[in-house]
Amino acid sequence: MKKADKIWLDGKLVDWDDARVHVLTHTIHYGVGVFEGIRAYRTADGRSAVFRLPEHLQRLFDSAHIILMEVPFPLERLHEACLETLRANRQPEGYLRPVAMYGYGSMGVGAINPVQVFIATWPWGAYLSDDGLKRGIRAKVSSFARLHVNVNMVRAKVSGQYVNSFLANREAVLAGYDEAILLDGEGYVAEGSGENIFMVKNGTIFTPSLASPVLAGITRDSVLRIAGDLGIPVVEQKFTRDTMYLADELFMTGTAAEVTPVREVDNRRIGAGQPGPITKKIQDVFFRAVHGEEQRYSEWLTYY
Ligand code: PPE
Repeated sequence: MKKADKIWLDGKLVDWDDARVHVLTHTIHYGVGVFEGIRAYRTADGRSAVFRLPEHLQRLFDSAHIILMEVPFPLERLHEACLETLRANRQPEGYLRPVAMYGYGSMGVGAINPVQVFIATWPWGAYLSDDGLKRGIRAKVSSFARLHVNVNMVRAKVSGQYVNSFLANREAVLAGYDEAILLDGEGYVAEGSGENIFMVKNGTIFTPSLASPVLAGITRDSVLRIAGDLGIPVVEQKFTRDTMYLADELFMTGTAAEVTPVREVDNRRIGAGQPGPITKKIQDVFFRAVHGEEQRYSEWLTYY
């Protein structure tokens, strides 16, 4: 990872190497923390903009609400802090990682310690490789199920939830695949370790609805809007693994993964085994939108 100059920690910008927390930070032990992943892009006119910053910060506060955490800064302050950090680091593009965590004080699962907040920013290229973005990735259905709604609450982007993602991703990568696809507790397709999933069949786009145990992805939401505006029919419903094998096209979405085509699942070629026309169209409009080249989506950008 390439170091930046500053990290915003509890209200001020500190040097990258000084952004430290105590080893008895509650969140390190129990995973009870919330976070976001946000991208900033250079826009076509030579400026820079953060993609859907208010929506990401709202989700951070929603995640905190779900886990009964009080974030000690108003949303507007964190909004400004994200922009301040990017400017201080002179980063025209990059990834932002705001985290709110229970700090140091008492120990024990139920201890309620002072909440600490930081925002780090760094350059991050294609999450599932440049080649994956262009030609599609190979995915594997995981032996790990996505968290059941009564086991954990995946509407919240909680640090501890990512043990499940980590196990699924490592299993897939160690088996020679690029990414894992997790099923829900009933066996229906849910999402990737860090991405939502979409399937195209006979010209219609399908994705699990938010009644499934999936993160309410902001890229997912952007893709639904783009598909609607392109006049492509979209159905939000769950589907099975074999239905997915028979898809014409498959792709994953996420802030880090952006819009990544999937060309193979469990050694079954998907469609023609290369990114299909609908995937390519959605990907193209998405990348134009983040780079400020789609006037109709200009409200998604916060320039800095
Ligand atoms: N599902 C999961 C489980 C998930 O972690 C992400 C984001 C998404 C769906 C897509 O959500 P959105 O980014 O709002 O479109 N995963 C973040 C973390 C990746 C990481 O490795 O760290 C991300 O993409 O930033």
